[in-house]
Amino acid sequence: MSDLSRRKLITTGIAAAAGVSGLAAAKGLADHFGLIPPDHVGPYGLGETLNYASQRILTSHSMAREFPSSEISNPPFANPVDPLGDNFKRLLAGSFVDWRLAIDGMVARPASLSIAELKSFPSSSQITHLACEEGWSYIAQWTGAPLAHVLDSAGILPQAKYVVYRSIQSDWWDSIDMADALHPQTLIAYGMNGGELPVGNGGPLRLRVPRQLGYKNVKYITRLTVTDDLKQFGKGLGSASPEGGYAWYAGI
Ligand SMILES: Nc1nc2c(c(=O)[nH]1)N[C@H]1C(S)=C(S)[C@@H](COP(=O)(O)O)O[C@H]1N2
Ligand SMILES: [Mo]
Repeated sequence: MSDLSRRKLITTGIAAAAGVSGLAAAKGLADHFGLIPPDHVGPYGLGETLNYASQRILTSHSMAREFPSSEISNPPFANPVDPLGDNFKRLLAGSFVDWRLAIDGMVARPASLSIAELKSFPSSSQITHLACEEGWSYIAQWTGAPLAHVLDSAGILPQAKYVVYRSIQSDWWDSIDMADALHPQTLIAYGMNGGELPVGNGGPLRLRVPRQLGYKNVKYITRLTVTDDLKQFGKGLGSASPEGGYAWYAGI
């Protein structure tokens, strides 16, 4: 059994053990604090709500573990990605000078940033673990602009609740809540292990959110959209992943 289905079994089991009235109370509490995840519908919906709400209440500001450089994995394993299209190849041939990260939605100043502009933000580095739900993982040093600074420069409106991020691979998109978006370890990453971020690992730009599983770390990102409502994106589940059976919230 994969870790993910085990986790689902555990959360669903907790839900069963809590009993119907306890559950209703827990869900009511989650609802009250705005902690209902977008994929709360469906067979694991209640488990997802309890998992997300309890993690947010207990660990919202905790830091992902950081490692010494002696623990950096060598060589990093690239998760195979579907072939990248002509548009990507053209940008790669131009050394990504024309790559843009658009920032729109609930921001005072929508923007379109080049890699050079992103590199002009104060940079942050971390040595953290990226875990794929399929059972493998690696430790790398990641360098990038903290997402909080990038969002700050665009001026997030007070109603904002989520940040949706999209990839040049249109079937890869995801979202995180403001607790993760403003978390100091969440980066718009452009560097890895002291060099540029390799294409295999999402270069030139990927979201690095070390408090969540690998699949939330979308590669080749082109657009950030700040919103208070995830229903208008895709099938309304907050991410492409729940459409394939993975949880929207993949906190570790
Ligand atoms: N655009 C895009 N982002 C992606 C993927 C992908 O195939 N395409 N795979 C995801 C999955 S399932 C994992 S585990 C990590 C793998 O990151 P890595 O290639 O650096 O190992 O990237 C995630 N982001
Ligand atoms: Mo993965």
